[in-house]
Amino acid sequence: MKLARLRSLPVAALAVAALLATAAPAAQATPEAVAAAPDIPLANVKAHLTQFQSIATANGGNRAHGRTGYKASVDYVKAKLDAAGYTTALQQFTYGGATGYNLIADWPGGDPNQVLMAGSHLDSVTSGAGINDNGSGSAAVLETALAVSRAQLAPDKHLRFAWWGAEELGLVGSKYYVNNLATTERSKLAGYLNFDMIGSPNPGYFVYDDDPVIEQTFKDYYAGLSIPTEIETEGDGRSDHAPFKNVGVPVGGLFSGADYTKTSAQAQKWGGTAGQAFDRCYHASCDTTANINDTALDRNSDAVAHAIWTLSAGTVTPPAGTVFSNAANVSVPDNGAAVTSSVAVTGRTGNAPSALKVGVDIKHTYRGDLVVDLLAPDGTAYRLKNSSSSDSADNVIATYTVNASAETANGTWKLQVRDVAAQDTGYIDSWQLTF
Ligand code: DTR
Ligand code: ZN
Ligand code: ZN
Ligand code: CA
Repeated sequence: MKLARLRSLPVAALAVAALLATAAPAAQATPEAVAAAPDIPLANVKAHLTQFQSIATANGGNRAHGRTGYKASVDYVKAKLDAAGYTTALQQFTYGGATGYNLIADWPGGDPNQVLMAGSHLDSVTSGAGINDNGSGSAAVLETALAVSRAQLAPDKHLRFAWWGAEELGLVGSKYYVNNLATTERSKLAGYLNFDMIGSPNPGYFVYDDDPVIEQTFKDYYAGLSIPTEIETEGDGRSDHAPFKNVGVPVGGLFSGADYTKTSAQAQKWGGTAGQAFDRCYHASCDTTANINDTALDRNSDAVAHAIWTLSAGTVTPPAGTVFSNAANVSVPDNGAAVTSSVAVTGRTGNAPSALKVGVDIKHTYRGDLVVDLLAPDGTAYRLKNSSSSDSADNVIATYTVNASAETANGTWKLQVRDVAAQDTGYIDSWQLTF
């Protein structure tokens, strides 16, 4: 896992950079219009949390791997899904001398070659009931699955839900699932959505910045509520999406924060308490049903349903249009001068579109170093991506939407990339314009 290096930028710049960095790229395409997802009743989600709490109380105070409380949690979730018409299966594994269980639930129907998965880990740590971590994700995914059944949803894609064992011991259950999934079956996974801690008492609204279409789907949902979101950057490798990402499955998810401290800037936009952890009971015995923020749990549960309804609606159609591209590699000097890659646009009439799609693929080992601009034929610059000292992830692979309607379409367009921070290097791999 890459450790984010603190850059010697003034804090204000850091905050601004971090804020600007949330201006995530537009989705590569907007999924077809879909029926709106139903509201997920908060009361139903909380009823599952009450059950998880009761289970922990009746089983030594926790729901940890290898303990009776975990298997009782699995049995509870499985019974709900069986009654709702799911095809369920328990996948057993052994870890630390104890038997672990993944619960896999398939919703009948949909294209078996396009499987959309949503999952959450069901185990807690041994020190407590694990209601936020991760009863919250487990209950939201369960209630969304039950909402699919209530609606008798018949999406284009096949839906599969999963509750993982032994995440707290190192993503053991999800790794076991992925490692034992035949390559042919892996290739059918259109996406994996992960929900691990989504009801934190001092909540933030973080969206995983992995697959751009999944990320945009969540961002669109929160934009509809006028709730600002931030990129979830410290999560790479820290939850059950990691094994899927490592084998090339598009992943995404939501996170309301753990032991990191909420900044004053975050408290200003989200409410809550600055200078306090997002979840003060992270991995502690106080992670009970009292350790939940209802508003965050409600909003995030509804976002889970929105993503399932939207992303299962069928193949995301790429933008129609004429593509002009350049696949020549151009190295980007570390902390140095800007470089450009050109595309000659011909045969167009009039001006460029107000929703010009700019697809970029820049390989880099610390994408926060990069400032990326589109230069129109007359030299006008359109900022696609700002630098961010906190975005330590690799590569900029995204599609941006630019209002280029003031520009003549024909002519030489350029992608301009500048690395503004020392260390870490990269190159423009390819880019394209879709008119
Ligand atoms: N590892 C998870 C909690 C966690 C910590 N950081 C992130 C980032 C993204 C998702 C989850 C997490 C756990 O303790 O279960
Ligand atoms: Zn945990
Ligand atoms: Zn967790
Ligand atoms: Ca650099």
